[in-house]
Amino acid sequence: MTFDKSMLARYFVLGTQNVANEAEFFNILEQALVSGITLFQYREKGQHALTGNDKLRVAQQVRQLTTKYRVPLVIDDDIALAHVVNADGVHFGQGDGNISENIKASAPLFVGVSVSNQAEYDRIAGLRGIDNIGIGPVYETTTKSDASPTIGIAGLNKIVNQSQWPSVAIGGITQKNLPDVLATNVDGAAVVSMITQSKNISETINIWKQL
Ligand code: TZP
Ligand code: MG
Repeated sequence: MTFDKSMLARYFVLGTQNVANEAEFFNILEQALVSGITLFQYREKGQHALTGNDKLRVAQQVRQLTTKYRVPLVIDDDIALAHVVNADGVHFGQGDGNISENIKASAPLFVGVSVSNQAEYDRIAGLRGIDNIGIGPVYETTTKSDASPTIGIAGLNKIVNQSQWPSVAIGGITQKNLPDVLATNVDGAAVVSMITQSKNISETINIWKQL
């Protein structure tokens, strides 16, 4: 699948470590897929993250579900797994090894790279083979324990407006601050807890669609 920036509009990120158990993981994922997310990133990372065969098994089921709903699948920080399960894209942070090597090893999948601040943007500026960047954390988040300092809407604006790539904002995005995020020139928002904490996932995503 070739990358299109419209995929970034409603970007849902989830790993089993973000929920109580695998059943809940698949339940939330399927509700989000049915309701209209435009991309799913499988991010199995941090305390209680699955590894090895368990991670592979879940990723294969995730591929089946995302294919069923025709939603592109991105794998976070695991290029080998992305190829094995026939994902559409990969995403990595700047601490996840050599960026240029990672980009090369990702072909033909599309590539996203995290940017937490101006210095990180400068480090990748001019590189070939990147399709999109994820910018943040914009706001405080409890989802990522090793998150960089927040950049706020001002910091987001600054990076978005110089970006040579389509971009998606991430970190602490809620229904309340989503309009402020989308008022910048970003192509979309990426969220974990806005969906996992939602009392009504289809309603949350319907509101998102109308913004
Ligand atoms: N990268 C920067 S912040 C973050 C990631 C993966 C976590 C976002 O989670 P939430 O719950 O949407 O703040
Ligand atoms: Mg990473």
